[in-house]
Amino acid sequence: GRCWRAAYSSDHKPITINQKTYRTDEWFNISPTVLSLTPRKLHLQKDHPVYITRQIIESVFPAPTFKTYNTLDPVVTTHENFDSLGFPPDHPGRAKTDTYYINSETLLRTHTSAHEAALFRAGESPGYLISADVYRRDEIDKSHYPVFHQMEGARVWSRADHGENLATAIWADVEHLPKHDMNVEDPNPAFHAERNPLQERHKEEEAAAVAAHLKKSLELMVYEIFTRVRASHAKTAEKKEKEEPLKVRWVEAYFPFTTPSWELEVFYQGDWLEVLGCGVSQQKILDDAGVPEKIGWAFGIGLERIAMLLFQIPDIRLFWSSDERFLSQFKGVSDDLTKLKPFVPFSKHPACYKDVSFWLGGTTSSAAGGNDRGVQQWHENDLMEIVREVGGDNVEDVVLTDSFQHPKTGKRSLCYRINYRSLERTLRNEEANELHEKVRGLLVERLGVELR
Ligand code: FA5
Ligand code: MG
Repeated sequence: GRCWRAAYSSDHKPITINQKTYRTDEWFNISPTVLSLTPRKLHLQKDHPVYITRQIIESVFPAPTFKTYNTLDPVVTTHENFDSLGFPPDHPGRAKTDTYYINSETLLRTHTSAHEAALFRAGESPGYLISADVYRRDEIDKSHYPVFHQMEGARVWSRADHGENLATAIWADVEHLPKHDMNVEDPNPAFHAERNPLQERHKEEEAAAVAAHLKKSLELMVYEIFTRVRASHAKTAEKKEKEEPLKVRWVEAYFPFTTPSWELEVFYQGDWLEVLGCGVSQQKILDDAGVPEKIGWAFGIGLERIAMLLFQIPDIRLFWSSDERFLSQFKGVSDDLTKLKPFVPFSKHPACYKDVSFWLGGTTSSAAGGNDRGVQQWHENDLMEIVREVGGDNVEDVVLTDSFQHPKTGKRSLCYRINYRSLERTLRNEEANELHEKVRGLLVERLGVELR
């Protein structure tokens, strides 16, 4: 097989992303596949479902209240992505196993929140929207992909404008939002001293007003999406009355840059699907951005997750397809949203499961997840990355099916089931075997495991 260390790690050649060149160092860990996706920017590709989804959400947050930014570069500093947002130095999100680094202080943004500080500082309007490609080393299944698109939104009010009447002013804006009749489950208290605390500098009625404005705005966004979904169905299906009522719920969450914080989940394909995270912005971020007199909210949505609901797209890999059977289904929709219809899957090709079992190497671990061959700390994302590199979009999902510790040696054994299935054709068993053999080889070579 190919030697990964020589290819990405030890020669530290500069790399070019979107016409800019960057130095690399021992932190560099971006696979060629992921690099090749940096120019794609699906949110800017007309008639692509990610583009259409962006368009619809933008319509719920109109100018001039919201200013839109859709071409911010994906390469950011560790300061922008983490420090400016209050991520502690040892936050797991910073690890090489979770984030794609160019060098020790430069990375591919893991979320659109990386631009919050700069845009709060710019302060051109009371609100902004950012749509962008984001990058994460993550698990493999039908709703996770290492490159996806997020939309960030934020809205602030200034104490300088409203003084003592700040809460009243925000409530007035809440009252002006359109109504919806969606069924929303929200059993959460406005604040919770331990789990979801009010900020020191916020009065309870101010933060409650901001939270109400935030939740209602996002419910309207989901409502708008589902109104489109319904309209698209009415034209294609007679079984309208069979339509499931839309179910959404608010769940308490934690982000270093908001408190209180929530996630919004939508019931989809028999399961609760998390579509966004949000909260009341930490005052520290606004202070650092030079606008300490402001108070407001922020959210981050996964655009593919919304697009999957909107178009009933069953698998996140499809977004990256250049197959005309996929792309042709959305032609003309950007210019005329009434043309929107559910995606019609092309026939599902057979799956081909392969298991791989192994003992984890050694019992010592090198702290940084190391470049040393052999013994290193186990992280599942490293396996996922190998599978993605070898199998690309021919892998549907990877699940841990067994894990145990040997009573005498203390060694841990893991078994993963890899589901090889192409969206576009039937994979032959020999092809799947060949991919699987490569995966096995690289697991030994790079992660130092012992195959069973
Ligand atoms: C964030 O990224 C926060 N920056 C969101 C935020 C912004 C919170 C502003 C508060 C204020 P999270 O990691 O949960 O949070 O991701 C947000 C959304 O991105 C998720 O709800 C989901 O819809 C989507 N998402 C996350 N990981 C993936 C993935 N691997 N593939 C596709 N979509 C994903
Ligand atoms: Mg989340």
